[in-house]
Amino acid sequence: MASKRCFGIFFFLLFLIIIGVTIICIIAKDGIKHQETYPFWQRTIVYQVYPRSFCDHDGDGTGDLQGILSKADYLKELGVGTVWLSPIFSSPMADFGYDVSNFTAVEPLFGTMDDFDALRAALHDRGEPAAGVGLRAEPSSDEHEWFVKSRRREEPYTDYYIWADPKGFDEAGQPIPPNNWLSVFRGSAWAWAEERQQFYFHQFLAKQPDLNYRNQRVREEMMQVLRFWLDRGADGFRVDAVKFLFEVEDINQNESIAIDPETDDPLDYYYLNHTLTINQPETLEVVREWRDILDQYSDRVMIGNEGTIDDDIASGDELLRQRQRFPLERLSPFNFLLIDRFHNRKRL
Ligand SMILES: [Ca+2]
Ligand SMILES: [Ca+2]
Repeated sequence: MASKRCFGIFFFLLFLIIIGVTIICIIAKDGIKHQETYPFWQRTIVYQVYPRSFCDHDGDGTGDLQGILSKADYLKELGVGTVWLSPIFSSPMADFGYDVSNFTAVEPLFGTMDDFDALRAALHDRGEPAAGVGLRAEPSSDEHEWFVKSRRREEPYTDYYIWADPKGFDEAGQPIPPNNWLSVFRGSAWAWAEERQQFYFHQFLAKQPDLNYRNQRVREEMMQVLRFWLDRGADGFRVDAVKFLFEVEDINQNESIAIDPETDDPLDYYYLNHTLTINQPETLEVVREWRDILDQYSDRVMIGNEGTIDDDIASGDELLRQRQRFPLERLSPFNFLLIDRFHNRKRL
């Protein structure tokens, strides 16, 4: 009788073990399936590397691509699956690489195109890591060939940038900018070009003229830049300053003074309410064009810089509402301020 009961308990336990193992196998298989199903940018930790400061390999005092390469094992140890590089393009470094003089060349301070290829290969060799490129599609440098030719009115570059006649001349004979638009870095967003006798628009430094994205040739040039890096094996782009791509077409409009300005300095960027120079609806057209190019390649990501998305939500920004309807796989947001807002449990 006792042995029959023991057998019963034994088979019951065996049954439970079989059920348990089956459930574990199903969960594990599902997990593996998810690992295989999700794209790399959803299943890996994305780690931003700022090349200037990350690791200096040749000892000249500035970080470089070979320095990052030398840390490939360290990055893997950290559990990093995707490395995204801040801009490595050729640059006079007026804004530490965010002023691009050639979108399809590596800045010599950081190394060579061979170094980029070697870094990408090293990251891929260590499993699934990928190398994304930080794209600063706006603005270029005033030392970019396009701007040098545009300033000379050399076709087809004449309208590659945003040029405007002065509104008039002051008593000292100095040209007056066409409107009150301000640079993010303070002061008028218009700089005078003696050679062309016109102002050009710059959202950031005067050495960073804004490209004219209303010019189809400019859009095609930038699409070629994307193709160049994708063909080179870049696994994606983080697109910086995307909300600054477009300004209103009619430059005869002044921006209004902020309702509750953070400053009483009329030359400070935050003195004005920026409705004419950021977040214009045409931005999404360009983002769609770029995403369509990425979709011609397999498993590539585009991350948009949306650093002030919470402010845009607060102001009921129409473009933001459009972006929220924009499928996430088209442009994944990069938004530390939004994360911070959640972290601090503030109400959105
Ligand atoms: Ca170096
Ligand atoms: Ca712009």
